[in-house]
Amino acid sequence: MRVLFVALGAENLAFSLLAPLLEKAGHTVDLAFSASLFNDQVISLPTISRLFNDDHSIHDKAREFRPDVVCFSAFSMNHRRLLKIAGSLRESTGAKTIFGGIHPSAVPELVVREPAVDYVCVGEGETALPMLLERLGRGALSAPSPNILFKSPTGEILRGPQLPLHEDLDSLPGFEKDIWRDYLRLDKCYMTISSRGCPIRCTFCANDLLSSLDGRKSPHFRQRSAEHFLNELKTAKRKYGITFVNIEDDAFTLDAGWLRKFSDSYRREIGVPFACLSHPLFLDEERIRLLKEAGCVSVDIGVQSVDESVRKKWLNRPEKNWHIERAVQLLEEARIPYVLDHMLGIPSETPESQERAWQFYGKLNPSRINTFWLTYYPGTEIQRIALTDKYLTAEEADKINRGHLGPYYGVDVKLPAPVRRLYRSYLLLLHLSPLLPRWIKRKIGAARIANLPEGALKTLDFLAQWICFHRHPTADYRRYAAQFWNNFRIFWRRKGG
Ligand code: B12
Ligand code: SF4
Repeated sequence: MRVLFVALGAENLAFSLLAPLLEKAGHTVDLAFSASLFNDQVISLPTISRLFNDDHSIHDKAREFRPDVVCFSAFSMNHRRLLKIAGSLRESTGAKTIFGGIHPSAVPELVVREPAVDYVCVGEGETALPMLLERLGRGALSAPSPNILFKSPTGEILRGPQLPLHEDLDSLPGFEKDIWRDYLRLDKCYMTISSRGCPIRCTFCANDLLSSLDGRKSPHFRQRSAEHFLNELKTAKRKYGITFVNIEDDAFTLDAGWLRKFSDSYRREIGVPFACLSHPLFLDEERIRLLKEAGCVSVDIGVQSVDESVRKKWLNRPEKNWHIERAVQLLEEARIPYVLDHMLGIPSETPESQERAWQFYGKLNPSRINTFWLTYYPGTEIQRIALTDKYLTAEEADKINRGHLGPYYGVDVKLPAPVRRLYRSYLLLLHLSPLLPRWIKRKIGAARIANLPEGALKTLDFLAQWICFHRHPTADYRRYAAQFWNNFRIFWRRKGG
């Protein structure tokens, strides 16, 4: 079959697995890529993005390629946009549309009811997608296919059995990125993952949902062997001349034994700097030494709240503050720069909680503090808790679950204006924190700067973040910057420039 994948402005790792698998199964695959400038979930400026809209290139590619099926991988935030593209492609080409990824996996019944969607894949696609295509190749689907939902001609939703999660990730290929060759700067920042799942089970995270899709109740962490992972990187080094590796595992340092096998071989055989993410419980002296020896230049740690009780009650995070302090102290001793992730808008938190965060982070030396407003993503435990405790209405949850994240994306919209302004001041302070000496941090407070005009707060905030990124280019920054300029080039080339 002829299979077209559709991507919006950035790499989707799922396609780097699924596309080569389909090719090996004898299908013809291609990629339709929209540069999506100023409309890519990181920078979203609706008015400017209209000037740079190149979605027509997806249609041009589809006309030329003539697909039998078109594949989409959806986050909650890009789901509506993908639906729109799917609807028009379905109409113009007559191809069937298949949706997979985290959003369809979380709310498959809602997604399959969308007129633009023919099939929904719930959870892992490596076995499910080739099986579906094989059945479609023999004619329209009449009986349920594993992991797949679809509408019968009478409008009934049919769902195939859920396959067990892949136990042995070594039995799957590593990421192969030839399909992206014309669209990504793989040399500047090579993104990859060695594992799936996480044992912590935070209420706001997709991992809990993903690891229980096949009915199991226990957390399910699986990791490729270090050898399998390094083989992928060796190929990438040879093919694309990679100069930086962005390891996106949620808790890369979980298994110390694995790190021991990885560290020395990575340094000898790959030898380019890399960044990774971890959790305070999985960062001890030995793991940090192994990271350092391998060439790690940045570790991203989720803190989320500095109130242990809030962290435990609302987020189900078991670590204590001393775990966080110990982890960063060890990183500082090893001279590995680190980034801390902080969340605002956790139910029951008040501006005082942000004051405690400002004080707590003020004693540490992160390269950057990333801030996020808590989002009640579909299928997460925190969405259920927020509904029960009336932090979220059923109508709001329904909008989120249909991909209308709009004003529900940041919970700050619900705050009264003065409190919102106070929160904005804390955001600015947290973003400034890595740039300020301690004696200045002791002197300024949020109440002082809360009276600044909103425009000034936003400008200072932008500047603080920009300086931090330049002082310490995190993996996210490197990847995004390389992609952004490359997307410009793609857009320009398409314009005939
Ligand atoms: C790597 C990663 C990223 C990377 C790359 C994302 C990408 N586009 O590939 C980066 C760092 C860029 C990123 C950014 C963001 N991310 Co992110 N990210 C992840 C992470 C850790 C792993 C995803 C991944 O690639 N896994 C490996 C692939 C192989 O697995 P997979 O995507 O699940 O795909 C499998 C199946 O789902 C299925 N499948 C997937 N697509 C399709 C399509 C078809 C047709 C079929 C049949 C099957 C199929 O088959 C695949 C193989 O089994 C997840 C957490 C997680 N554990 O999933 C969060 C996650 C996806 N990210 C999340 C978020 C919120 C973001 C950001 C918005 C964060 C932010 N505030 O800036 C940004 C948005 C970026 C953007 N431009 O879209 C959320 C999404 C929640 C939601 N409901 O939408 C997640 C789930 C984390 C969480 N909070 O729980 N992210
Ligand atoms: S520690 Fe990170 S990856 Fe693990 S469940 Fe929590 S948020 Fe998800």
